[in-house]
Amino acid sequence: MEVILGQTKLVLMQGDITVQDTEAIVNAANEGLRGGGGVDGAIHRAGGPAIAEECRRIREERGGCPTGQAVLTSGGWLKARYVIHAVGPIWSGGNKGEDNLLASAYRNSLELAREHGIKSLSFPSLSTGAYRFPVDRAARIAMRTVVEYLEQHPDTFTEIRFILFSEPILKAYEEALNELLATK
Ligand code: AR6
Repeated sequence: MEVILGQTKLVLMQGDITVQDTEAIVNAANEGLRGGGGVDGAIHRAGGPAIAEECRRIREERGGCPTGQAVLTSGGWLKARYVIHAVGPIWSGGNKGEDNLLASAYRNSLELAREHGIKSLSFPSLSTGAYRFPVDRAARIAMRTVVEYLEQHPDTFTEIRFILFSEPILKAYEEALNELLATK
């Protein structure tokens, strides 16, 4: 699915985030920036040791990356020039500020990209794997946050892609975007 919002093409597709040719890709990281499974493991495997080395430096300088925030490293061997490491919340029932923290993780990733002059960016479905955030709810938050950001910054990005790992996750994001656009 593709829609044009301002100057930006917003694309939802099934795929593997590590092979995307956008200028930056977003990693579903943890606060310690220590790597892990899921998207994080795949990005570090494909991008090589340079990314972990930069993550180690950020950890030493700033103690890592708090939940809801994002930091930037180079992309190592990836096609993408940069990796934005975003830390989504761990789901713990929904009353611990998870919705706002997830929205912040998306917003801060977009903000960091904009500050670095990045024009195209691929996101995974943050927090919906190991961190167990319910997919339908996460999809609505992701779509609302990104569409609001693009309304506020209509000339900033050429393309924002969501790379969803499976058909059911893609469907959840498509439904969330369609619902949101129907209210506009
Ligand atoms: N491309 C796109 N999506 C993927 C890929 C891929 N190559 N691999 C998995 N997914 P997760 P989280 C999907 O667990 O929930 C790590 O250990 C996956 O199906 O990667 O934010 C970190 O180090 C799911 O829909 O991220 C953290 O400790 C989505 O990506 C923790 O997990 C996110 O799943 C972060 O957990």
